[in-house]
Amino acid sequence: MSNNADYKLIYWPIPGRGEFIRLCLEHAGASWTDTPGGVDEVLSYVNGSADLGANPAPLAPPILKDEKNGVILSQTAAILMYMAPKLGLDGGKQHMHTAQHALTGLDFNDEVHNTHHPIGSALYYEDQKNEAARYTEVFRRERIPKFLTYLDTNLGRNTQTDKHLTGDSITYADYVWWQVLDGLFYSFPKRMHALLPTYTNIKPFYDNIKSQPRIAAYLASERRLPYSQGVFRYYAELDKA
Ligand SMILES: N[C@@H](CCC(=O)N[C@@H](CS)C(=O)NCC(=O)O)C(=O)O
Repeated sequence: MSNNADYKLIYWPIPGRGEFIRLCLEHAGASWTDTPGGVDEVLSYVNGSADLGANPAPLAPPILKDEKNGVILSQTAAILMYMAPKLGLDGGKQHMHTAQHALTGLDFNDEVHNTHHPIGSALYYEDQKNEAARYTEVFRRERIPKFLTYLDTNLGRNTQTDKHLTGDSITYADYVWWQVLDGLFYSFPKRMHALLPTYTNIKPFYDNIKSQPRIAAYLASERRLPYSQGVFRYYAELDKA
C-alpha cells in the first residue's frame, strides 16, 4: 500500500477491534495503510510520543488517522461513525438506527472479551480461569442467545431486505455484527453450531456479507490477520453446545 494513503489505522497486529475498521475500509475500496510502524507505532500513540497535532491523546487503539485533514481519532464506535458517511456505510436516513445496531454489536464484542478476561485485561487468562469458566457458562446460556435473537429479529424487521440490518444497503453495523459472528464461530464453534438452526436470518446474512466481492478478496488476502491473542480466542474448555 502506498505511503500516500487516505487513512492510516493504528492497531495491534491482530483482528481485535481494529477489524471492524478494516472491513469498512476494504468494503469501500478505500486507500489505507495498516500500522506501517507496527507495535512501536501503536505504543507511540498511547505513550504520547507520536505527533498528535491538534488532536486529543488516545487512551488505547484502535486509532484512525485521516491523512487528508490530520484528524486523529480513537474509540472504535467514534471511528466507525466518522468514516461511515465518507465510505457510504452510514445508513442514510436510518443513521441513528444503524448506530443502535453497531453499538449493540460492540457491546456483544466486549462481553466476548470478558469470557477469557472477566477480572481484568492486565492478568493472564491462566490467572482468571475459574472466574472465566463461571462467566462463560452464563455467557453461553443467556447472552449469546439474547444477542443472536436481537440480530435475527432486526434482520427480519428490515422491510427492505433481510440481508442487512438497516435499509437496502450494507452499513458499518452489518460489518460489526458480521465480525462478531465470525469471531464467535472461531471461539465458540460448538455453541454457535448448536444455536444457529434456531435462527432464520443469521446464516444468510453472514454468507451475504462474506461474499461481497471486495470482502471475499480481503478475507482471502494476507491483510486479514488470523485470530490469536485478541478478543476472539479458542479455549476448548470454554465452549460447550
Ligand atoms: N472502548 C474502546 C476500547 C479500546 C481497547 O480496549 N483497546 C484494546 C485493544 S482492542 C487495548 O489495546 N487496550 C489497552 C488499554 O486499555 O490499556 C474502543 O472500542 O476503542
